[in-house]
Amino acid sequence: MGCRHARNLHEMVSGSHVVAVADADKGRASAVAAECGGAGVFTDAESLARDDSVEAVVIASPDHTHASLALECVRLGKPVLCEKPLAVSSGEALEVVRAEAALGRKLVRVGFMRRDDPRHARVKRIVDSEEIGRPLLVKGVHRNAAPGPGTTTASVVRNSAVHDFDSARWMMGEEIEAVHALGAATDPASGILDLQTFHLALSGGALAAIEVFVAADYGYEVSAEVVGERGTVRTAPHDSPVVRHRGSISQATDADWLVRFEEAYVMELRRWVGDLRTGKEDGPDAWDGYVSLLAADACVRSLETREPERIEPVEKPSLYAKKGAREIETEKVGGRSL
Ligand code: ISE
Repeated sequence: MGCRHARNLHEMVSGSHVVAVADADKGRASAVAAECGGAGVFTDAESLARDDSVEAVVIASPDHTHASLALECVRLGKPVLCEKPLAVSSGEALEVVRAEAALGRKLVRVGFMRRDDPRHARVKRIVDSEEIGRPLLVKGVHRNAAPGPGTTTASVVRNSAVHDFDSARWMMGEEIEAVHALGAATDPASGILDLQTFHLALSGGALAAIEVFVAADYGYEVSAEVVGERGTVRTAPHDSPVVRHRGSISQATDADWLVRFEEAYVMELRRWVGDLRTGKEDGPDAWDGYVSLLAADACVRSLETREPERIEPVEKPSLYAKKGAREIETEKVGGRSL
């Protein structure tokens, strides 16, 4: 993912310049740096972030390093695009929210790239136009061909399904209030629930029904459909050629997210770099990263108990106030402050 972001910044995003690359594997960092016009090479991300030549940072390191690196960038006053998830728990993500609230300035953008996927953005525009009436239900399918190394039941939620929780909030313009998660295992002996379903109750009365399956085998697929009072709208179907041959009709699927979201990753960076220049702040922020992990933590509990779980975010800091039309309303819940 880091390689892809570096190459995209170097080749596809005007107004940006890759000045440094960090990787624990110096050989890999050197190879990517060479591809990016001879950028500097670091073997630890903190040194890269602190380097005076670096004005903004993209974090694409392992999930458990995200929050601490994002906090370091906030401490340095440097804008940062942090790959999802923002942290490995809502509590850890809340520390990033607190740091930004204390600074009084938003520096963190979270890599929920579906918001920049043209197919998802077209659905969102139709939902916001009210052409299908009030949105009542969003259905999501999120399938990976095979689980990554070290996959656990909880990592499926926090590393993969976290996309779907953000997508549901963004698409419907509502907050998640309660969840009910159930899972199944392709290999019961492993105990890993690699197929998970989520029913979400949203703050305006709408619903979300999501399937996340990280061992689908056939390929990578992400789609969404919104059901409204007067119609439905769903993401455009797969756009690879349809082949008719020897009695069969076939269409190739995507192999992984780098293929399916190739354009979204470019658009995400172009928006972020453009926003850094204009001062706009309407992309997915640390609050979005926090509430998506709040939902994830609740879903992990629900998978264990097989019972519904409620979501109770802390009071939303004014820093994360409305960002425009159909903004997500988050009332004070529990009266707890940051
Ligand atoms: C990966 O990190 C992604 O972000 C992909 O979009 C998702 O489909 C996959 O499950 C994650 O592991």
